[in-house]
Amino acid sequence: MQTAFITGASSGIGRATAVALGRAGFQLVLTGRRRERLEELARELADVPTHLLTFDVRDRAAVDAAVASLPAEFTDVDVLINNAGNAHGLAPIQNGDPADWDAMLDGNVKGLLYVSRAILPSMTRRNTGYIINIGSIAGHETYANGNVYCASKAAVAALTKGMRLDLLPHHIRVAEVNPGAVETEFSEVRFKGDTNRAAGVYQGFEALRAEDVADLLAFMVTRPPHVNLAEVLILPAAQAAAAVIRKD
Ligand code: NDP
Ligand code: 8X3
Repeated sequence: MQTAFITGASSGIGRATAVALGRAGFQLVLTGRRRERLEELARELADVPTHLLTFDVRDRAAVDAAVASLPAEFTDVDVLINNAGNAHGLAPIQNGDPADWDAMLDGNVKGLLYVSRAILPSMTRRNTGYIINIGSIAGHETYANGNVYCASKAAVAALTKGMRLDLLPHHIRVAEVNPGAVETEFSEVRFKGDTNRAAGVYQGFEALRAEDVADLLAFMVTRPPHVNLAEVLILPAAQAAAAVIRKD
């Protein structure tokens, strides 16, 4: 049985991906900070062998300790989905809150690096593996007030290319999936719990569901070993660019 390690599995895209990869026959390592959410998901996935790790991706020592604690049957990771991340705030750069900047750069960029660094020895040793980084359309197009979130996702795009080059000799596939608007807890986090404002982001058009992105990820990781869907942009049909959405 192949092992998939999914960060940010307590919500949204990560949670839906856990369900999709469980159905596709993977055993799962599921991570996030909210332990009770992960436990609920593991109960839902009753027939899938699952191991839960609770840590903040920004805490390098906690990442290393969590990965080192994996039971032997989960240490050989075949698929790593670097999904944990969020936007914090939506403000002009001159009004940006440095605490939000830290949360985005430390979580979306350094967290992805810490987790990858901890998992990679199990892949380089075996000369196999598939790493999929969840970037964003925001990493390829900067929109007004998106400044630091867009920069964090542009860093994910650059890191994905760098990882693909560096890991080539080890037969490790590296890919980036770039969603447009997906209705998850993303906007609730961005707007610090303002659920009305968050709901407004998805009003007037049909946003992607987390399951749509999960379907794509399940398709990618079940391709034969010679195929790498290296960079995929997935948009709602109503979205043409980061800040261009048709609202009927
Ligand atoms: P959600 O808010 O629903 O999920 C975010 C997940 O990331 C949660 O499981 C959360 O777990 C985890 N997470 C966030 N910060 C940390 C941290 N510091 N340490 C550990 N885990 C963390 O949002 P989405 O599912 O939408 O977001 C998933 C990814 O998709 C993100 O990288 C996001 O940037 C990206 N994305 C989202 C889009 C959208 O429109 N929704 C579009 C493009 C990309 P917990 O809080 O339990 O730690
Ligand atoms: C999330 C999509 O456009 O709100 O990455 O930044 S967007």
